[in-house]
Amino acid sequence: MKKRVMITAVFAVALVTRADVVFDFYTTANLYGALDEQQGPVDFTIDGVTATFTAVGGVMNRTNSGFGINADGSADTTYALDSGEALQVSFDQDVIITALDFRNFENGETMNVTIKDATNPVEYNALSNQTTDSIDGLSWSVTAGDTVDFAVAGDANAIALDSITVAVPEPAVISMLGLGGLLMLVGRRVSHKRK
Ligand SMILES: [Ca+2]
Ligand SMILES: [Ca+2]
Ligand SMILES: [Ca+2]
Repeated sequence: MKKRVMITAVFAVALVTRADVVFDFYTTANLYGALDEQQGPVDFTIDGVTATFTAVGGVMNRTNSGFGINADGSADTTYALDSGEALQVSFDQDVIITALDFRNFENGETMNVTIKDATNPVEYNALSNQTTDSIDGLSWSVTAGDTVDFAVAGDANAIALDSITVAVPEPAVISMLGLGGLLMLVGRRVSHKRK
């Protein structure tokens, strides 16, 4: 009986502790190599999570200065998101955005992260590390297939995107089965004792 209880518990824990998946446009060469100069949509899979990337207002562009959108024939910041440009991302499964890392994010600038219809404005003052332009501790749910749209607010900003970190939540049904299995075993133990 003890053995069976332990197996159920380990199974449940293994599902809960899945590691974060990081889509790093600045340092992961395979990723930025696939996206560079493309308008998309471009699919890219890391650790079993497939993300689809699409550029609005130009093509995706990665340079040593950053990753962003290079607009056709205009004097934009080629390695960042300017007004009128957007990077759209969707995922093949439900994910939770837990962290974002930017570049060239200056005081007074705002990046709007719109998930489906809900806009989350990220302001400079909200960055948890202003030196590296990063924000963590986020818990933004994204349903499979929904679009996450990155676009600067206002018309004078240029912000580059370094990385998006997502966590994949464990399927609730399976965790319920794990809990149900434990309760069933407890029930059996109680009834066993009564005999
Ligand atoms: Ca640009
Ligand atoms: Ca950064
Ligand atoms: Ca800027």
